Amino acid sequence: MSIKSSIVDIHTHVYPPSYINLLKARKSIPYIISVPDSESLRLVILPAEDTESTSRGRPVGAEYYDTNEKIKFMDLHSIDISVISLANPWLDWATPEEAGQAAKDINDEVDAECGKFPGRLFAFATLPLSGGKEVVVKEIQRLKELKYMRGIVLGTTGLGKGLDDPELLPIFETLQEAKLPIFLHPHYGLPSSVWGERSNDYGHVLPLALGFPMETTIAVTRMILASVFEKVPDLEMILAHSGGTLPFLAGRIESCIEHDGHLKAEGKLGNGRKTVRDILKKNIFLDAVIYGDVGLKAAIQASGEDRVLFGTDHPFFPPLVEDGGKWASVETNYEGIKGALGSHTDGAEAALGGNAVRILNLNV
Ligand code: 5CU
Repeated sequence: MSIKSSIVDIHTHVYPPSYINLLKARKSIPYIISVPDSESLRLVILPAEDTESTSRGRPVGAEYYDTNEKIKFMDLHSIDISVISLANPWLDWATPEEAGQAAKDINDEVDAECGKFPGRLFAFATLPLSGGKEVVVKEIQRLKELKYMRGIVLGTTGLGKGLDDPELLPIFETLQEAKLPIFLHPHYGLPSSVWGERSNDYGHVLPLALGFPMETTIAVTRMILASVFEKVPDLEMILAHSGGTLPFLAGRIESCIEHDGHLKAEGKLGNGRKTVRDILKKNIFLDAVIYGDVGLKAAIQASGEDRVLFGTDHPFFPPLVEDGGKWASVETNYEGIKGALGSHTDGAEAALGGNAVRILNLNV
């Protein structure tokens, strides 16, 4: 008799109640507001949704902050374990003075929530980036006291200058030492000018479908160009949305590096350089939140069957008409895994949960 292996969702968000209160107190994006003609409060996090022309923001219900709702969603979709993370834009907006305490409060609160459902919830912690690198390093070192933390969630801005900023190296080294992977997630997309004059007519499609993946691709490529993976060789990153377009563009990025006279003159093409391919197979894991088998096959070819991880992006992408049934966005990701790896194969079981259990040590 074969034992069914666990299904693990590594891309699933919460805004814990203390964070919701912080957003309610704010007067500019990101914030939670009440708007005329809407019964529920509305969450406004993306510049594209802070306009009068769309129904401003999105309704924010218990699915955003209540872990009981997370468990209900997991049960509905046959998910055994979730590794929850604060959703964007994390604490990027916090003042330097408030960031350290806010991160501590959120991490303690999220860890306590996981403790209410032992074995079903784990988490990626939040970093107080605006507090500066010493405060961030201290919080990472404190995370070992928190039983359910299995890594950290990070946006692409780092300390304000992107992830190729040398000031981040001590933070990356501390994460490497603590064996805590980074779950890298986009928020800022691309400048709104690239979406053109009619972008307000297109809802959130352009920034979410294209802006988010390009942001991740650019952030990691900048890290590669800054030799971060040579300087911090065991740094581990799980990239949201199957790495944006990194698997697809890896060959082109590598070719551009190999043919760049400036990099050659700077001595950056010699022995010891890790290729994009090396990095994808050694330092990078990719989630399977790509909604199709073609994208997922690219991720698998780039990083390997043993490095892709199922995710849902809950509570984002709910059905537009809620009927209490399964979410199409989640089912599409299940179908993508089936299409790329087959049903009940070792590869599919690994992508659905085995890889996450191994990489994030979820068996304890
Ligand atoms: O729908 C969205 O805006 C989002 C978002 O902001 N963050 C995320 O993780 N998924 C979807």
